[in-house]
Amino acid sequence: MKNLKFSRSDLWIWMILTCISLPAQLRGQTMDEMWDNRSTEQESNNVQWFKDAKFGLFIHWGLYSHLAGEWNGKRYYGSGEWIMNQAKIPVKLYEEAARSFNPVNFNAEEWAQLAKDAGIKYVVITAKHHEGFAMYDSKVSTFDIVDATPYKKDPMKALATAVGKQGIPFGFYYSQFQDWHDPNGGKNTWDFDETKKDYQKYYQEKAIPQLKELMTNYGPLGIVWFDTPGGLTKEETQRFVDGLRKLQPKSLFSSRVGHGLGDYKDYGDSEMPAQPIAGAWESIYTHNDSWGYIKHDLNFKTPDVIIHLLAEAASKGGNLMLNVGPDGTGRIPEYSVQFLRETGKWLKQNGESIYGSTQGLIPQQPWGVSTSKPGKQFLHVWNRPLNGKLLVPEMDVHVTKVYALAGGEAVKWEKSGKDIVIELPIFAPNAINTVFVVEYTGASPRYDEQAPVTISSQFAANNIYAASAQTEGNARIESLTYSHYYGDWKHTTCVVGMKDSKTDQAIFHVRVTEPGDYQVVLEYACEPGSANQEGVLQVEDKAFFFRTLRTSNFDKKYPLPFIKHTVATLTFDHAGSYQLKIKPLTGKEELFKLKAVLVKPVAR
Ligand code: H79
Repeated sequence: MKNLKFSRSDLWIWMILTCISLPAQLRGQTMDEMWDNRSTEQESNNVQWFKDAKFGLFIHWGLYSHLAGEWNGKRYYGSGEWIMNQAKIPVKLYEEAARSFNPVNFNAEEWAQLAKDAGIKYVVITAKHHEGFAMYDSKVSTFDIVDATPYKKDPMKALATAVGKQGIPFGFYYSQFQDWHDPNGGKNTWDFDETKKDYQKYYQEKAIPQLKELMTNYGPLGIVWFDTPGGLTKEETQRFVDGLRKLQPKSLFSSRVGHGLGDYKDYGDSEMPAQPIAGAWESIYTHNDSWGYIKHDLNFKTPDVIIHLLAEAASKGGNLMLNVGPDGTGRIPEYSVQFLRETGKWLKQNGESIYGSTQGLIPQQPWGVSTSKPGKQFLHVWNRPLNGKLLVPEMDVHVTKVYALAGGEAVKWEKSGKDIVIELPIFAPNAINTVFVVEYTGASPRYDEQAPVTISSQFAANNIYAASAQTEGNARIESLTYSHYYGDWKHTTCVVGMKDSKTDQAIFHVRVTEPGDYQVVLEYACEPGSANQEGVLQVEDKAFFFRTLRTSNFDKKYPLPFIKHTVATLTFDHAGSYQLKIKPLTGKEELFKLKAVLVKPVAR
């Protein structure tokens, strides 16, 4: 996937990834209906600000935040905004919960200030999630924060104003099809008979009128973020979009409006594409395991994880929108506040390498990732090579200057063939992400998606991910989707389908920078039926045999554990190119689902 247009195959990958992240029953439309063929030239002309923004803040806030993952004294795990569905709470009882929802600690200015401090460039908040509760003053339904709670104010009004004052584009999430409160809304099967539902009536009488309120009463919107489409044909969706566009001609619509429409693409929940992707796109992750507040979910991503995710998305040409879940009193969890501010501190010094950048010119390296701007390549270094010499492979450009982005200190470098080798200054070995800038003149090198993966003894481990495999026969690369608790999706790209010993194999092209002894570890998932089969790793004329170790069945409702199976110690006797070939010998069942090949130097 090069930096050209959306090719047919990009769209397929996008389509498959998005579809597998939403179960069929929620998709409400077939895969064929999902996407049309577009190119970046057909992009909405107002998409550039979004491509430059790189870092968005998602906020899930609703009546579910007040329930906080508990119902009838029982704790629920997974996605907190799904509690009504998970506990099958009847509409009448759910309505009662609103009577004690009083977010008196909500302070719009504080939230907007936090967004500013964190270096956020757009904010999207849930105006109505699947539960059907409007977090704003709606005249369409009384199931809203003004009519149904003691709070009686419209927090969306205050937030739109406060975020706008900070100069940050503001947007609404609106669940356009699912509505568990409305007899005709999608997916409440415990109160309402699905066969008696009239989705058209729901769109005409609730979703469209509410969207019109949101798109009329809250000033100019940057984004309208839809989710889980259903109940409309492609033509109907087009009319829905066209009608709403008239109210906010400049607002972007997310791709989850369905049927391939929308102005930019959203990947599945908590999903990062494996390779750079052209066009405008966004990866969405939540700060802990839930989108909506859960009292007992304290599994917050640390600042280094956030900063690496942000740099990784930018290195592939896209945005990260990170979600926080304020509680029922209106407070953003303390760790979210703290870790967002840490991210903001890093961005204050290093923002130039993120905002307005485009994908890196070279693939991920053992030291980190890269982003670029005309005449500049930013190196995001979070693994320091032992000898302090940073290899930037295949950067065949006329270098004018290399320096640390924070502080601007010049650093020594030399050209070695097509590579650049940078003499790193001393910096804290646990630094989250130290950015170096390579300034150059002349044409930029073309991103080579077939570039070999660097294997170096300067790093404790070199990870060769499945996405870089060349696959033969029935072997193919797939993004596998599964969850831990409930709707908290995880995605891992694997080589799957290797079965036939004559035809099927995965080939990894690597470049070894220091000869020597290395250990090879295969990281894979292996279903019981696949266990105990023989496979072979071939490197040049040497064969290293192994037998697969059983892990578990693959079921999207459960975790998919991967085993790290050390299969061989081998010697690369010269520096340079090698191929690591992995194939089955038994030929009964799929060998395994291969996530990565880890190559570890024996002596460092
Ligand atoms: O708002 C967040 C999620 O609530 C929303 N998207 C993000 C941004 C979302 N809506 N639907 N989905 C995600 C897919 C959810 C699938 C599920 Fe399930 C169905 C979760 C619970 C029921 C599959 C079946 C997983 C657990 C049971």
